[in-house]
Amino acid sequence: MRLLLINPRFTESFWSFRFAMTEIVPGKRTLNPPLGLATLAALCPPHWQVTIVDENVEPIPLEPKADIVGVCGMGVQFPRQSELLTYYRGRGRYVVAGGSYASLCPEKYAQLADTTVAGEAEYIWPAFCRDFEAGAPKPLYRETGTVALTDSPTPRFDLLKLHLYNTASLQFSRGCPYMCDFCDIIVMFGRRPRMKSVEQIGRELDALRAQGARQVFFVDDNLIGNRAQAKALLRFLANYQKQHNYRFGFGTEASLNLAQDEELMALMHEANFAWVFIGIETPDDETLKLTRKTQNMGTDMLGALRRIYRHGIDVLAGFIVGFDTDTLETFERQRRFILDSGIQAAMVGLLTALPRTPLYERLKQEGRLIERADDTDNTRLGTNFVPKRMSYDAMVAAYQRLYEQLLTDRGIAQRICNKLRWMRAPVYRGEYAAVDRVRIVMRLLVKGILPGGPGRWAAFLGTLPWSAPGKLPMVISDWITGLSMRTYVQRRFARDPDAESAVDRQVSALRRVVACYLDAGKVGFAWGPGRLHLALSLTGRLDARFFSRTAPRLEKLLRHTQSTLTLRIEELQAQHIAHLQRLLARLARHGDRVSVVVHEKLRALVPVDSSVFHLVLGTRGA
Ligand code: B12
Ligand code: SF4
Repeated sequence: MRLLLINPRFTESFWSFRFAMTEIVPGKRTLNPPLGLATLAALCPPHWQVTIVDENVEPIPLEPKADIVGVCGMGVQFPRQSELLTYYRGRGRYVVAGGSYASLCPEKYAQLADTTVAGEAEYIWPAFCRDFEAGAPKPLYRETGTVALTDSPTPRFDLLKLHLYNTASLQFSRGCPYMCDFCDIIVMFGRRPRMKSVEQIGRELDALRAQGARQVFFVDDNLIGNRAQAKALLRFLANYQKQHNYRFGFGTEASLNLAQDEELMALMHEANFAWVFIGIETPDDETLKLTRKTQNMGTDMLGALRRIYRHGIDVLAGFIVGFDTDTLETFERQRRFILDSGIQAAMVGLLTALPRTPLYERLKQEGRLIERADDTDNTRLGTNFVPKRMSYDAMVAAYQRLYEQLLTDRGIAQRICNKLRWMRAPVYRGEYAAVDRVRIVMRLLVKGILPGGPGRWAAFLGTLPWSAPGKLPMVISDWITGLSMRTYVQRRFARDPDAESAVDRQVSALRRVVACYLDAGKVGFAWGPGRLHLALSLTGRLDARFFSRTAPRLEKLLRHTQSTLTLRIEELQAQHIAHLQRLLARLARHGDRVSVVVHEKLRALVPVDSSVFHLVLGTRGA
């Protein structure tokens, strides 16, 4: 049996860190590999041939040699996941949907997939494989019991192109003992943390070593959900690291009460954990009570974070605005807190009600859910419910402003200084070879710091730790993080008053370039809606000049505006394929805003890298 597993391309979100991945870090395409797919591959019968394609680092095959195509996805991937399921089904493949979103709302896949796998796959995927081989697969496999993680196999890391990712992933436990009312983790994985054995983790680290991995993210929702077991793991890891010359740099997620346990933090340090992601959400006790995040209540949060810093461990954190107790003043309190805390990777999300969570049920009862509103990305300018103590529009505007204020040059620099004050000898000492370090610093200077002008130069210089050079890698890393978030926010959030006239200028220039082809009916040119989308269709016989003159104009349009582009290729002569490839290469930097539609008759001739552009896969193709 031949099985193809696909991780669909993400639309850009907060954690894409696109600036870092595309401009700064050499040779990496995205942050983390799809661990779920590597786990699923290991659960297949040994005689199955399994391939994993992650569309975030490589193009998908249009005519795969596969009997079954399995497509995973978080909510943010749902549009692309649906597109892929529909496409491969249309090509006669048996399609299976799984992953986070299918686990949360399998009903959304009933019309899209031949089979949907909802929940952890350790027991139900082998059942599907047996049924499929027997010719009787069911439309839905749902895990309703409890999976023992000691039954989870070593993921097939060998099927992932690990060198293309910033950090490899590994999982020790699932589930979290707490009961935050907005959280889908406890809905999906329950409140009793389940663990792998340390021997399993040892085998997984061996497998990662064999693949050359060095940075590893323990993707547990709360590594310290069971503290005794966490300490046993950390002792094991410290020992493993000693034996292997501290080869791995680790990071993970944990609850804030980590800071109450000195032994736990010391063990993390010993095991070489460089960072931890913490769900702080809000510094406001009343809100924490309302949302049942009681484990964070009554804590001196800044003090707690500083205790973690003192162990050399960096903190990344999640914050939420929009709770029922929140008012417009809350945004300023959050801003102050984030600045004081020194947390650079601060993901501030608008509260979003995820299906099946207690929050969702309450808002539904209160009639406050907004029908058909997007619930898949908590870091966009909108959410799926009506707030209580402020208007929806005022909340969204304050959210936008909060990010803008946090991400000024001063905001980035202030946080670095506030952290450096408490951070003792960071575990993070830079993960790259000397030559790459130099390259990274040069690129940061040229592409990030210098274009910011004297204000940013001064802010940058003010953060350099002259008396403690060991902290420099952390400072560089924080600038990369801050500028990545800033460019994300600028591109996705900014409402630029000059945008329309900039777009008009660029489009008029482009129209002049293609005018004679338009008149001859060889290209189509459509503009809108909201004057931020351009559709250019190649419909007749063109010449080399068309491509060489259009490419720089299109590139300028994308560079100077937030416009999106659809390039529709309906006709193309063989001698122009290379010209088209050059044009696409020129647009690649802005690939996330470019959709390419290739007529079915041309698909085999015109390769389009779907990991760079959105390759539209309508069943007829044009
Ligand atoms: C690691 C992680 C990340 C990493 C890596 C993502 C990646 N490329 O895999 C990073 C930090 C980049 C990330 C980012 C985001 N993430 Co994230 N992330 C996680 C986390 C903590 C672990 C996922 C994981 O690897 N699990 C381990 C594997 C083994 O388990 P699994 O994925 O559940 O897979 C099992 C089954 O689902 C099944 N399965 C998986 N795939 C498939 C496919 C098929 C065909 C089948 C049959 C079965 C199957 O088999 C596996 C074994 O049982 C989860 C929380 C969680 N516990 O799931 C959130 C989570 C998946 N992320 C979430 C979100 C919202 C995001 C962001 C949108 C946040 C943002 N606003 O930017 C971004 C989007 C991604 C991006 N821009 O890159 C949400 C998704 C909500 C949802 N239900 O859809 C989650 C659930 C967190 C949450 N509390 O809500 N994330
Ligand atoms: S601590 Fe984190 S994972 Fe645990 S219930 Fe709360 S939000 Fe969910």
